[in-house]
Amino acid sequence: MAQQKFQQARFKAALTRHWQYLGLSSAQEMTPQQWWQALSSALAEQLAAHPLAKSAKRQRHVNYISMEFLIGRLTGNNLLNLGWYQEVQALLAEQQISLSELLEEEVDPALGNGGLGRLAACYLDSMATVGQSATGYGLNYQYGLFRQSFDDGQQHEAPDDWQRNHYPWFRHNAALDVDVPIGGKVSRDDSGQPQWLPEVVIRGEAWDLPVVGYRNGVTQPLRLWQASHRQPFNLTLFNDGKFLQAEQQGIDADKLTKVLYPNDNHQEGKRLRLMQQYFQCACSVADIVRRHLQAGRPLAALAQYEVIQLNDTHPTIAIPEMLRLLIDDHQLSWDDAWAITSKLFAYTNHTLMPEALERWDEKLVRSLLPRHLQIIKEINRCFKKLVEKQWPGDDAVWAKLAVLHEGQVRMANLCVVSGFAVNGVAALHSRLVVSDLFPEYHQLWPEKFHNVTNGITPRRWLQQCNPALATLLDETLKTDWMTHLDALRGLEPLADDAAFRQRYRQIKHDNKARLASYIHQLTGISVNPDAIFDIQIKRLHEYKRQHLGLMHILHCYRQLRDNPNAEITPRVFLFGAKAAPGYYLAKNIIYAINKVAEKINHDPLVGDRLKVVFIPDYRITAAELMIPAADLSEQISTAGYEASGTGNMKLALNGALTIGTLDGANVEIAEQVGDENIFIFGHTVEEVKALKAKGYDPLKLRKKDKHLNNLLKELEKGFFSNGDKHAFDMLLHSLGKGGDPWLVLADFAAYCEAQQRVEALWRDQEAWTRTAILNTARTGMFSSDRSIRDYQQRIWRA
Ligand code: 26Q
Repeated sequence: MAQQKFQQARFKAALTRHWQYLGLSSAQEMTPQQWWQALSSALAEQLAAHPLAKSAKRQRHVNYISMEFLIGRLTGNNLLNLGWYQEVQALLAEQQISLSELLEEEVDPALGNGGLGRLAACYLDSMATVGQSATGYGLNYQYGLFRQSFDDGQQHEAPDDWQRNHYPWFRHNAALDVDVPIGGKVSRDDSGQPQWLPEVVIRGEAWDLPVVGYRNGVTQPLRLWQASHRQPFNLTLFNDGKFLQAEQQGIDADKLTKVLYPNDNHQEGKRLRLMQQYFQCACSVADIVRRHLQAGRPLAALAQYEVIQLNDTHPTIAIPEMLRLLIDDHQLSWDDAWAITSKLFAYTNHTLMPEALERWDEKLVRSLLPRHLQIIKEINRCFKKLVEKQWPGDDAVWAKLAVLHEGQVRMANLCVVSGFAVNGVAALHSRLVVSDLFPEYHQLWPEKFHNVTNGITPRRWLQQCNPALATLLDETLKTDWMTHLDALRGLEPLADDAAFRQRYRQIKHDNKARLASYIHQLTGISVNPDAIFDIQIKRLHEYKRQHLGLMHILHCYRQLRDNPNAEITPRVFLFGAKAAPGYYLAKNIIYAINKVAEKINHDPLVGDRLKVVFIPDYRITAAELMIPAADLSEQISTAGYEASGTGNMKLALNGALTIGTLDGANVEIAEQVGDENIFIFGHTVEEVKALKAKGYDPLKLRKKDKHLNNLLKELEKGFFSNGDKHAFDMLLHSLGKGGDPWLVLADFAAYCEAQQRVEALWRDQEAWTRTAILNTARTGMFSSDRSIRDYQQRIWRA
């Protein structure tokens, strides 16, 4: 399809209407925020009139259901994808308005926690770009992920009021409202059919955001459901003088989509969370079936036209909901309903960690969703017959594979049993999904299991965040690399071209200077753009090992103090990470990094040679500044625990070299860039397993390694915490006797050694730049366009 044309006159008229509506007498009277509102709604208006993609090929429509879509700011991204950026920029310039300044007015919609939510956003961008007809289904949270600040180094959380009520890209279509029943009980009607008598019915409103394909005229919806009450105001109660209760119903329903749960890779069995999950799934499933029937298609053909991709197990309840709808509302038999449902759902797994695998208390499920529990029991009963046939009398296997066991509903098992496909998110991870998580299921259904290595959209993560590099690529490659990212391979020969290296290096330097001024503005800390920018950005989690990074910082600081005149490579250590509010150890790690930073940054002996900055409130917009400015990308999780990682891809693409373990997609990055262009260290998955099996004791290591012991002692003695010996108790305890499950101490020496290799290469700036260019040139496979094509070929085929 062709790029949609920008209609100048219409745009200008919309701007005029906006300031007139505000009661102003000219555009010039608008505040920057009002300008941004005017600009965005004028654009949204042109877009909304544009029809959806009609797919030429016989492909199924993809329904991507996710509890999180971490979309980031939309206005700039939409302008770039539409191809209207320059035209709009010029129009605004006529009125002395700077487009880039206006774009800073947008608050970041933070409707996700981290990797999983960002992946969903990248996939929407790619589906629109490659012409895969799709709808994203999520929740319209009033408060996104909390805002983070530091109070004497401790994380402080504030609600993220992102003002969804005034977000100009939203479009509410009341014709799509859905009624969602919750609670109550199941009885039988006269013919013996189960009948759900719910306790309350909540209304789901469809709030759509446009997803714009890259210059191809495609716009399709991200549909975010928002809860409200059917009768938000009870006039009878009001007339009876019960003024407060009159509004009560509306208030309770609103709670459902009030706030995003801030956990990441950790499940908590909270009632409201399950209600959110069900609310989202009920709305989405109803919407999918309604669309199908409205197109005049028979229900029996549903799976020929639609596929439902579940982003982790969070929307699993969509499966029994689909069965319920088909059986109870459309009078299908169990077998017919199952035949449809079992061809419809595909499940993406994002973690192997037991504490992150969702299980719900049977009692809780019964109290909210009594009919669904019946259906889950029926799935479990049918599946048990199959297991009994395959492993007669083997209770241990059943205990592992059951969907419902010992009063718990296991969502991952429900997905594998009911879905037609299961995939991991990187080659190593997908192997471990089969070998460690679901070996028996794999034995039953080997054809169900797939790998789709994650990807990132080059539109946001190169063109938009690194415009200077994008321009250099345009000039050099003279091809449409943005939609054919493999074309970056064409850069390889230029790694040996000194003039090209100079330009590439200059761009990195400018990006670092831009970040340095942001840091200064935000924290008052000055950092030197000529130092190595060593960056670790991701959620705070023990398995990601920000504390291993911290140990290395302590090591560098110690070396400087032991040998003040040492020729050390200047470094700026940059962190960005939010800790779940209830994750105390993660918060203690943040505190420790901040305290160490304070000491080092103020030590005159150190000067400009080491700086440590924990950038508060890490979010998409901060990532867009940090990633193009990185020299070194820290990807140092304990091998076997980071399913994929996607920050690793963004950083490598933007020319940061990776220091990392053989974990997640790091393995594939190493394959692509070549072992000589990446710094790999540490225990491998097999070695981690072996060490744990042998009985790993961090204390023994500490006793053997004096240097390591001294570093820990300094933390213990209060050297970094004004004498407070207990400031880092939790962190130190986690590394102590019988502890260190993430092998921080076991990988420490290898990590420091890898950091020395980093410094050696840095000293040869030409060699470093050459390696950085090769990283950009060889990471084209991590385009999310490629991931989407993999999904199309391996999973979504009709
Ligand atoms: C579950 C239940 C209740 C409340 C919250 C949750 C919850 C929320 C978010 C559980 C997990 C998450 C997020 C997981 C996540 O982001 N996983 C990451 O997914 C990325 C995309 O595939 C991978 O690259 C990362 O390796 C993986 O950690």
